Amino acid sequence: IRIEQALRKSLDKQEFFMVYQPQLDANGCIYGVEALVRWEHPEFGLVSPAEFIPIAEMAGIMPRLGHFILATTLREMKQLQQELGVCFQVSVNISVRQFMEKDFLEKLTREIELYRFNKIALCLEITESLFIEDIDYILPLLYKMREIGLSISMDDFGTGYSSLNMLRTLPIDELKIDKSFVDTLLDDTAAQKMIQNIITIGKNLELHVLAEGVETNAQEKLLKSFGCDRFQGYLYAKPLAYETLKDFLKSQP
Ligand code: G
Ligand code: G
Ligand code: MN
Ligand code: NA
Repeated sequence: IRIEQALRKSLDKQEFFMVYQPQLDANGCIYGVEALVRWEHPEFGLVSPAEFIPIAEMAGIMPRLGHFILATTLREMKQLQQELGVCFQVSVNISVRQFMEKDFLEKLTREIELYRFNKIALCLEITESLFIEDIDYILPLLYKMREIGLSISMDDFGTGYSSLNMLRTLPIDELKIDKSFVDTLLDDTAAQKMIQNIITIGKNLELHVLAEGVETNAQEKLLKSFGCDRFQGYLYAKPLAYETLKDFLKSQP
């Protein structure tokens, strides 16, 4: 309850900010970033989004917080384009509730138009739990998103229920291997098999496969040998606040 009250006030007090974690291709080049929200409360300190997003959703604050997340991300990506002359893909996490908001795509489209991008590569990260909802509503919406140039990534893949048959019909671009598999990759053959299976599925469906939570060279090496083509994790960079991200990108060859 205290968190909920604090959440309501914090949007006005600018306690939220975005951080961006670089994403690399198989050549080690940064092609994108994942946008992650942070909440720094004066008393509670840094609260994890894993904790406050579900509360924000229950409290009905998510439409406002979701708007903040999108608007801030788009504004900062526009600024990055102007300051560095580079255009990265940016992936934004979209919760089930957000996705299911009646006017989600209309609002998103309006928000994108507001910033007058010459070019914007925006990816929406959704989770398998979305498909418990009305598939007859979700599927056409995903196709519409694709039509207007958005990419779709399936986050936390492997942890939820997803039938292969359904996956085949989905207009998605990327599978994100859940961090829990990458964590145990080196000493758990079950995790290795799981990852190999996910990569095989991805290849067959012509999707990118991204491994998240990559922390060591040994993990990267094994993932590459399995055919994984995208990487994200502390090995390369932590999620970085805007100015730090800018410095990091400038220091890249
Ligand atoms: O950034 P971190 O690893 O602490 O994120 C923890 C969880 O919160 C992850 O499941 C992540 O997907 C989720 N999360 C982080 N940022 C956002 C966001 O901007 N929107 C939504 N819906 N979820 C987020
Ligand atoms: O569920 P989602 O994939 O959106 O969440 C990503 C989360 O994983 C973020 O909270 C991010 O901070 C965290 N993360 C990203 N890379 C690493 C890593 O290499 N190690 C650890 N421990 N966490 C990571
Ligand atoms: Mn994510
Ligand atoms: Na994930």
